[in-house]
Amino acid sequence: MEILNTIFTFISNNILTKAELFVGLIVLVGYILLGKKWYETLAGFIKAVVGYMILTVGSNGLITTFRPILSGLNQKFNLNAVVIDPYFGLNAVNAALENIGLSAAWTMTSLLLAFIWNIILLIFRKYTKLRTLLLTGHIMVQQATTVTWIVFLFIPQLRNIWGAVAVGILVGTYQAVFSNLTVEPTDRLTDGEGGFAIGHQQMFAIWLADKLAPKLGKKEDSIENLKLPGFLQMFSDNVVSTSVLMFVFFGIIMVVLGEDFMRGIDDTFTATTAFPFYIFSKALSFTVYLNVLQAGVRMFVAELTESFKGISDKLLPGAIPAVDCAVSYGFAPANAVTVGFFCGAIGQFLAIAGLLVFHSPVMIIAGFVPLFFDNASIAVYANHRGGVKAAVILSFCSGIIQVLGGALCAALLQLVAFGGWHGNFDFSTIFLAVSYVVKYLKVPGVIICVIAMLIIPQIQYRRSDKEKYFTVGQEEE
Ligand code: ASC
Repeated sequence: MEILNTIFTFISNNILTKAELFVGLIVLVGYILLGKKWYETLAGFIKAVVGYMILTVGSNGLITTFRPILSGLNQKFNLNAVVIDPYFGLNAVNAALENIGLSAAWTMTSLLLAFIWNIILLIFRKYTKLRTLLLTGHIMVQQATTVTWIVFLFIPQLRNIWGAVAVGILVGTYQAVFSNLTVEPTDRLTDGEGGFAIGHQQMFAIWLADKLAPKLGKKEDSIENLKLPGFLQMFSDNVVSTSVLMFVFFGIIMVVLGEDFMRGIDDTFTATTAFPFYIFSKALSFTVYLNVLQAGVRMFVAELTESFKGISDKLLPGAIPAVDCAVSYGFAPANAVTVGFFCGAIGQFLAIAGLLVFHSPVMIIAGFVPLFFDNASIAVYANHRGGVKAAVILSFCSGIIQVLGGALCAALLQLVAFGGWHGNFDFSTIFLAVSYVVKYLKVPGVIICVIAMLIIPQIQYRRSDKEKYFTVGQEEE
């Protein structure tokens, strides 16, 4: 068992969780299976890895720059609040596991088991009706960690390898089932060109947005077609709108935090730089990272969708890769991303104000990752189906749900003392329900959750055009 664990941990640490290598390797295998020449295969591998690394530069830039600013509010005002962000959630769970004398190493085993379980579900796709393989390693880590805590906290008898197996199956089922729900929405978003699905932390939200948006607005009123009057016209350019909006948004927060505080948390704030200029360049770096992110997406998606045909022809028939939500931003007007972030933020701030007013025992601080990546994704999909109105309404509602659901989860899962909760949409909704079920029903609860999730693709298949179900999202030959 010890050796097996070491091998698991090695693969998890070096391949599965190194997203660029993981995706590169999939591309490499895909091209080899397609019988491409060696130099074409190598070129594809390099472009996929580099493209993914560019995407990571963009998303890490956003996260490392803006996360401390939001969570700074917690420090500055001594709020003792829970930050709803997966990185804070990860730290909180690791500390909580340690607190009950357990090692965080179990999560790596669960993560690999989840991936293997995803493949098994695909092999039996004739029965499971599942089509997607989740490839986002860093997301697998965060999800496996949170679910390890849910199971270990509520079922003490499972604080061992059997618990890791239960977590692997629970997480793997969630990943396979909910990424499968994003296939049709993504096919619509990319006009059948994408060849991918989403494997992230707001897959349920994307499915919901795709369903609800047409009821809320008209597709033709897309953010792209907005005709703004007078000087407002300058906002139709995404570089301008994102920069101005972020300057105001983060500008206000940075002024509230104050110059001394910002100097304390940011080494790049040099002694010779004046505060207003610091704010200006900090806020505009948001636009820079967003553009970098989209450039990376375009580069690697092209390789991944082309090469994945090798895998879906020869190894896992009909499989579709489920990738980072940021990939969808390459298929939307960039302003949709900004609208989602902004409206989600208003929703979150309002809900936080509500917690304050009603003296909630749990206080919440907005976390950058769910605020940006969940709500931007929701807006992108909503905008495509219901235009700007749907994008605004749904990302706003999501902001509220993220805060209220997050507060409930942090309390239920006893993470308030550790200051963090996962925070992404699916975790503050679906896993809130899962947590309740596991808390009260224990092992049968885990089994019920897995079965309930596995029923979803059956319903999806029955309701779909059965001829097309297994070919949607695959590029035409
Ligand atoms: C997450 C997370 C990230 C980002 C990234 C977005 O949930 O943990 O690092 O979103 O995947 O591209």
